[in-house]
Amino acid sequence: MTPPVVWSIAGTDSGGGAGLSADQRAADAFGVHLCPVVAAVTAQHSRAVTRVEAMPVELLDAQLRALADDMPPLAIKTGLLGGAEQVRCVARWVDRLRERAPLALVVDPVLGASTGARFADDAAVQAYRAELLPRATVITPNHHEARCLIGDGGAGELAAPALGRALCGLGAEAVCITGGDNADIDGRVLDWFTGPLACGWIASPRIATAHHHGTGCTFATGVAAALALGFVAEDAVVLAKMAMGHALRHGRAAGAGAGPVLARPGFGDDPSLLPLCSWGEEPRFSAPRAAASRRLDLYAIVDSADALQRVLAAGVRTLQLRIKRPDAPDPRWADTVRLSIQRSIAACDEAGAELFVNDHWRLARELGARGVHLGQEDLLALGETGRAELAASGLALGISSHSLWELCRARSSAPRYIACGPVWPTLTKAMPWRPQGLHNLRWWQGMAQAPVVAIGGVLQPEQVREAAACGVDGVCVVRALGETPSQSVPPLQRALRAGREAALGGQTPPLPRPTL
Ligand code: PXL
Repeated sequence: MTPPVVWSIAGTDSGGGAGLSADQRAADAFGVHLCPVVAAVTAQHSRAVTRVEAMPVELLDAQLRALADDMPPLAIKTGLLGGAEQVRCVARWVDRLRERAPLALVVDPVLGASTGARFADDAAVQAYRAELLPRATVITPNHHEARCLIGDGGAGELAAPALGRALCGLGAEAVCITGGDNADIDGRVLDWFTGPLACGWIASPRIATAHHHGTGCTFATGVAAALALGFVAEDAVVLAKMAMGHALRHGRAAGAGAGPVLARPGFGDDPSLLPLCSWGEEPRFSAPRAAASRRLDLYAIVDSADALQRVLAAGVRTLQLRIKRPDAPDPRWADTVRLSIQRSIAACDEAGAELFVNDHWRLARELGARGVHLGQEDLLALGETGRAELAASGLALGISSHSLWELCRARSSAPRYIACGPVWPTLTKAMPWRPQGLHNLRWWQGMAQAPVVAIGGVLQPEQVREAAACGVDGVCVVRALGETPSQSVPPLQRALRAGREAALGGQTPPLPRPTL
């Protein structure tokens, strides 16, 4: 299979640290094919840039023309472009290519080098604003570059979330404002992301190294590579952060100044590189929970206290009460919910089973429940104060998650478990996500650093066995329970045990697969 093609239109670095050298290494780390298109030449060593020369526009155009038919890109990353004319040339090619096929554009607005050289004059900044931001899938400025791009005097006062909104207002679909140059918060680097599906802080451990030349290029090319592999922008930035952290760990000296970061494969299955993502504008990251004393095992989701009692009688010890809202308004619904939660708590307490109440967490807490399950949308809707209240309640929290970004967000809330779904296609809930498959389930299990439960489309004992063999903490069943749990549960339990015995462990795939 031919790998996806990514073009990097950027500058050369004679010192081999940043620009196209870093981009090539980042593309190789992701396994995509990079076409290095030279937009500018820099003369530099590890301590200074001594000359910058833009490529003549005809020569830039000739490189792009040579590639367009034979190696059309799925993603383009732009780095140092050299001047306003070159920016306009790139914009024209983006339009031409997009007439033929979808194309992601990652714009790294390199306005200056970390060693101090200026890379873009006012005309170039203006061209970025007019030509590239409106075409960009993701832009990756640091705080200084974000302010320059917005260009109004007041931007100096804006915090990252407001800068992100302002840059999206200029036409970018998504913005990741990198925070590596800023002071740490609790030992973490915070990047801000604003995108079509999510907004929030991305927190990664600071990797202390003197060799950080080329970090920005590595990150932006990582985003382009992940987009070319089919990830949405939210998930692409998570993977690019991981690749960048890994590259920083492998940075090495070359010359007397900061040496280059070295991107290479192996970043995608190291849990210490997986960032945390915030739910909102407050960078709140809970310490992980103490390990639970039991595994969740077979996890039954039921819609009434009666069904719950039948499943308990069949021997299941992890249950979720998920009461569906009636289609027509029902004046007795509130009473039904209250009574069902009360009866479920009492039944589970008596049987020594662990209960998670879906949705009605305040009522559940009032009635003495110890666990709740919430979806990502529910947690977003709670707002900062609601989430703080939930965290302070001490309730054990299960969280649904369907994508990399959602996984990183769930991890930030000290969950009792993270539900990975849908593993198989499901009819129980309408959702936009593609099935995760056993591949992603194994990846989540290796990476989440919290108990993972498999959910979605688990209808047969064989599927329970396959999911359990991925090493997960629990496997959720809904429709598989049928009308008579006394008959359906024993084969499901046997399958869970068989899967546990077969669990290989330690087999995290090198990268997850896209789910959107
Ligand atoms: O990191 C920005 C950058 C991009 N491109 C080239 C560079 C630098 C920083 O030094 O040299 C060619």
